[in-house]
Amino acid sequence: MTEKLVRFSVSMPEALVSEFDRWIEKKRLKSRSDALRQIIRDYIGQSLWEVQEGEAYGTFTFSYDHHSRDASSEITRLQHDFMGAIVCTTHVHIDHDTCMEVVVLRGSTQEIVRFVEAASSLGCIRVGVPGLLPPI
Ligand code: NI
Repeated sequence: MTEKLVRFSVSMPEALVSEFDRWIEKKRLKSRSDALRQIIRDYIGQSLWEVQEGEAYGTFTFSYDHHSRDASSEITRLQHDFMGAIVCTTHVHIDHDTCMEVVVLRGSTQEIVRFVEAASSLGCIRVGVPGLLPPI
């Protein structure tokens, strides 16, 4: 089913419109409408994370050196602390030293934000990248 579209006009300074059009071209978006829809959805999704309301889904992907002292036990302890918000974890051996894990999360935004903060602050993690969907 096609969603009903509402048309409205927006006024903004000419220079900002030119900048907007250049950005649209760089992003290869179809139109100003397409670009505005994407920006508004992203912005609202981001704001919901800031106020930490609702249920959310996402992932936290990170890499670490499994030889580094206590890394495996720190990571396992953290995942047990947050087991209510963790759906599953996938482990990939990248090379002789490096492991990658993808943690799939589902729960309250507060719990997911707490997990991402706690995981990001672990000293053994090299790179941590959250991939969070807008809260429902
Ligand atoms: Ni591994």
